[in-house]
Amino acid sequence: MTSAAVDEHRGLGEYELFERYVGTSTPVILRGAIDHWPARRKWTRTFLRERYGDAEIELSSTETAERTVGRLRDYLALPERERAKWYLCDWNVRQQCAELLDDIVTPDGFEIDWMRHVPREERPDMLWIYIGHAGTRGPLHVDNYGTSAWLGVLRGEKLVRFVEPGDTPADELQAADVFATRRRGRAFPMRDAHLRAGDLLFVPAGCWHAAMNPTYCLSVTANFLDGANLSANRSFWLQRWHGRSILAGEIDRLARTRNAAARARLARHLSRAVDGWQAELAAEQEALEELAARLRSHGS
Ligand SMILES: O=C(O)CCC(=O)C(=O)O
Ligand SMILES: [Fe+2]
Repeated sequence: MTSAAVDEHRGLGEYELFERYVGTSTPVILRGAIDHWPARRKWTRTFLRERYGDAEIELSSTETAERTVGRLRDYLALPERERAKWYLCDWNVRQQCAELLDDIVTPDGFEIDWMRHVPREERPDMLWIYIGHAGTRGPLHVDNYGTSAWLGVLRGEKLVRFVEPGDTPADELQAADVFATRRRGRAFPMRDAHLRAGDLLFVPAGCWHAAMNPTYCLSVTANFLDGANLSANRSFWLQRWHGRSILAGEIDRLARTRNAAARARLARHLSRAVDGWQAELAAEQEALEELAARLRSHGS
């Protein structure tokens, strides 16, 4: 089965990005959007080996759920036959190599991150460097905590395969190997993002996806919370992380914001979140009324 292609643009404006993609939970490739990052030129294999060769890293098996600990130097120098077996998936930038933050720039249109309202001790830290040799890949998954992500490729190439939204049960998706040449089980429609160095990909909250590296690939993934995914995961945020105070805090900020472009951007996110929340409540209200009517019809 062939996969359709994820939309791609070069120089897409921030308004379009939100209206067409972020606000509608649709993946999109922004070609060349991180070409200007200092990290694009600086983070060569030699640089990583010389600066972080001794760093202790955790590797994930490409085939199984196994994990193992090693040194970055040894991972970069793995013999050919071992290379596709292990993937460095979660090298936490803020905790393990914070100085590298200077070499990356939050991409335009992704500056809003409402995660900052989550109490510090509960706030997940989700800025990761991925390093994989040719043939490494990860399982089909949705990102944690109902967050969306942006993913920038610094070196090499990456294929990210999305499952189109549909009714395939989660356990079936979890068990699927979307990169197998002959897949078993029910086929579901998919959409591919072929990324090259310098490209950025938007990964919407709740979208099933898996990545594989056809070449050595170095990338950065950052998860975030904004107007689109807060409303899409309302009940989760309400229970866990105080959805209401996140919105109240941002509405206060809107009142203080003078810059017209920043005001417009924040206002779009806030209406997406509040409208989404209201629509969901209205649907719940309707469903409850229907249940109440059924109950009444049974004579209680
Ligand atoms: O680059 C990868 O292998 C996976 C990226 C991804 O899906 C993630 O960080 O959630
Ligand atoms: Fe992911």
